Amino acid sequence: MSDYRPVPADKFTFGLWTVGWRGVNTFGEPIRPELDSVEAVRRLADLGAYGITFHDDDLVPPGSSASEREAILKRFRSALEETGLAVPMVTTNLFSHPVFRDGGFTSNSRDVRRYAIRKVIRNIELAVSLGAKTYVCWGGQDGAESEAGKNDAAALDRLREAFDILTSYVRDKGYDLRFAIEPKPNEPRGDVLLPTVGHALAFINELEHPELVGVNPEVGHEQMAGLNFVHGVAQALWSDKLYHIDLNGQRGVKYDQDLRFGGGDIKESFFLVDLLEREGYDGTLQFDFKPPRTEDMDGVWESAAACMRNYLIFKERAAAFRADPEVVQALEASRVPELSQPTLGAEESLSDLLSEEIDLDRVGERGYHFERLDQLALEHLLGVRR
Ligand code: GLT
Ligand code: MN
Ligand code: MN
Repeated sequence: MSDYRPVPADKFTFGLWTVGWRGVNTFGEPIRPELDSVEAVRRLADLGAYGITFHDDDLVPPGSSASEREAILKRFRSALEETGLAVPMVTTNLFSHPVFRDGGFTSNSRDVRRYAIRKVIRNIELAVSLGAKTYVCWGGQDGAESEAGKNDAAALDRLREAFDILTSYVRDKGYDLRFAIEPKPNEPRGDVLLPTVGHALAFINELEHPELVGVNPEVGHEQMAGLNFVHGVAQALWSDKLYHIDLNGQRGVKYDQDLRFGGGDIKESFFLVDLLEREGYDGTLQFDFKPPRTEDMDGVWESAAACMRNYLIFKERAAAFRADPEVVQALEASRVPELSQPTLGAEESLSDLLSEEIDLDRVGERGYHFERLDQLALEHLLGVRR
């Protein structure tokens, strides 16, 4: 058994806005002090993380002068150098300022849409200079409360236009940077555009440079829509579109909880880690959580450490599940390997299939023994089988 101690090779990252979240919510004031970005870099490096990510405004407060910006970036860069922490992903805040009250790329106001694109392009320059390879786009305010105020087709046109502009920019500059769209069904808007992984994947196919755009699914966001996160991620992987991932926890269909990874649906977390590890996903593993308001700064670092520890625990448990000879046998009994066999053999023609007979009574009686398989998974997850 490992000691579940994270190392940079595990590629765990945290958003500056996660450990730096001051606990402001709809009803409550900030409950924690501001976190200095250099302190965040040092603490995350000490905990064994690989990288840190940020929104433009997390690192450089809006309204900073050019010289203030330079000073902040200088300190930040030297902390990165000192610790070896990477910046593999950067994103833009297109949701906090009042101008974004009707969204960024899809605001009804053309001047706001133009400002949103400028804000992203400015920050892409910083992202590239720090070595980031992924640029996340979360359009939190891009949505509606009423169908009356939003022409969905026009909004999708404008969203496509924004991505076409941004991907062309990156291509023209020769940057090695890809975009990852983060779906979310609602919150802060009543309904958000591109609410699920499936919507985002379909949208990407309509873009001028689809090869430069993928998805950044977040555990809790799919679960807020009552969807199975593992299935969403499996389809993103199947489409070669899993460019980034936000890991956290959610308990049921309600507001976005952003619990630490492992603090939500542990069975789905187990199967998620099992999927990522078996598929050989080699991108970074980001924790996008909000340490609950009940925690002081010690609690923040404890929950950050626990996110990574839990991933490593699930990873070990999933590997044990796969290595168990009884599981291998149960998978056979459930005919799981048979699904990988093409329905029509390479040497066969459709007429072979059409002329075949099936004994409906006999095959209809076939049980699949998924319950046994699932119980074995549960026992590995709970650590009672090793
Ligand atoms: C915001 C949101 C997250 C996104 C971040 C990226 S910002 O905290 O709740 O899910 O990943 O913009
Ligand atoms: Mn997220
Ligand atoms: Mn979230």
